[in-house]
Amino acid sequence: MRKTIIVSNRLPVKMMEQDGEYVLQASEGGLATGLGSIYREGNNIWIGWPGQEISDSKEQEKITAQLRQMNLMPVFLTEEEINNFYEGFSNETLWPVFHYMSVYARYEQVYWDAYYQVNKKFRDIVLSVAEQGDTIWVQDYQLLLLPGMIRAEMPEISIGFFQHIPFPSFELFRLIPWRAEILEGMLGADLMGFHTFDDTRYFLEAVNRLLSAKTTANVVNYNDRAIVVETFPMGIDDKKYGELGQDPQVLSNIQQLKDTFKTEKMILSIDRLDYSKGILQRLHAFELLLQMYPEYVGKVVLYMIVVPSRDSVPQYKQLREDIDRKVGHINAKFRTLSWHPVQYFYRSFPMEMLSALYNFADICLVTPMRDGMNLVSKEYVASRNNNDGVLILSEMAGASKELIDAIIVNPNNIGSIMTAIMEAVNMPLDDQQRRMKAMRQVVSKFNIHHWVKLFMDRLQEVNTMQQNMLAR
Ligand code: GDG
Repeated sequence: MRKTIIVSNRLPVKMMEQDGEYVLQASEGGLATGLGSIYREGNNIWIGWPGQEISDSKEQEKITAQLRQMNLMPVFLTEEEINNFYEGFSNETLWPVFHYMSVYARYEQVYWDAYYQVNKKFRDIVLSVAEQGDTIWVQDYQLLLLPGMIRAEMPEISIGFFQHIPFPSFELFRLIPWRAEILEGMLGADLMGFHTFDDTRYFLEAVNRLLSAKTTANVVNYNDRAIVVETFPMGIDDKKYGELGQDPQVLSNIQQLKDTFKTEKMILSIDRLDYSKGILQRLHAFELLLQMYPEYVGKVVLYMIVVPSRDSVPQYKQLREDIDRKVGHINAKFRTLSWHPVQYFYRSFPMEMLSALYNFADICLVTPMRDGMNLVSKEYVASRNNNDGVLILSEMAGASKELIDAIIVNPNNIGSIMTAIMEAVNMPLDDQQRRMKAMRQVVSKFNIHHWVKLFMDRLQEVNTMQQNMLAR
């Protein structure tokens, strides 16, 4: 029977240690939900790193057996591989360049070597289960070489690739010493997907200028194959967020928030710790507001959740310290006996708390410097069952191409973020509702299930086209 193989750096699973034993729990991230309908079916499978370094071979066998029951298959990484492939090349080379922060990028040969080797390790696991007629869908920037490596061994197999982060313009991409190898790796796929039209365009331009490939419209002709490159903006599980608003735990959390913030307007901010998310700029804008317009003192609260991430990488550590300092400064400067301007949390929260905040917050402030899509903005919209609330969204987030009824800002323009906050605080209800209704329609129509179906159907079509070309 033909099967579908999903490959991503991380498996959709959480591993927790309890009394010296690992307990595995399926994780509920957006991608896991969307692909759940695929990988749990029949003999389909999801291949990836389980998220922990496990060196003991007995332990590895045990975990492999447990994962196989969940249609998952592990790729175990050593500590050195995690350092050089994941934290190194993926997060210190590709991530900054692809997010237009090339000054943070490190071009280390050892990082590249590890990236190549680990992509090969993933290839070997894929090849151990892949059969002619199967469909393989590779996810994201940690595995850019994988499509090409699989293609070299299985010339006719159907391979899709989706990149969740931006693809940068040519002047950025060309900085990477291994740029041609990266493109060749990606072109092993039959169908390549990006969140936005610009990412797609930049990828095609890079291929055009760096490889001897011919591109016509959105098709690349390379090594006697035609590779289709298209835009697939990722959606969320909108129903889940709408329904969570009725969950008893969520309702009780909302009540608690109501009791705590009786008169203030709440501005919500949720991100992973990352310099691409514009967290400091957001704090600057909030400070400017309190400084220039003291009438807002005591009237607004910035509720800021920063989820710990990559904090062993130097720039992330530095960013964390800068945020701590800035929050401390704003609170010390503007607080009153009964009011704190910034409620800051450096940790993650359960879904029920997140949903309560999405439901309660008057404004959601999302101002990344660059973001492939940004799911938080969509989750806020999907949670607003009453059609009220205001979204302030950076024009640098992929989501801004769809959520055009948000207040759109340039995240480098601190003054305009401040003005947007004032506009949001004072926006009449009918204006809020008109905008929110329009955005909710988009989020519900182009949801995660739509995204998965669109990509998989298109991959099927492209594969048929490929087969016909080979037959000629
Ligand atoms: C990459 C791209 C693209 C956040 N805090 C908590 C929590 N979250 C969840 C949110 C949301 C997810 O994390 C964050 O997704 P984003 O899309 O905002 O950002 P990245 O993690 O950078 O994702 C991005 C995405 O891939 C998909 O293609 O949109 O551009 O960078 O779902 O809800 N979840 C829980 N507790 C928290 O405290 N449970």
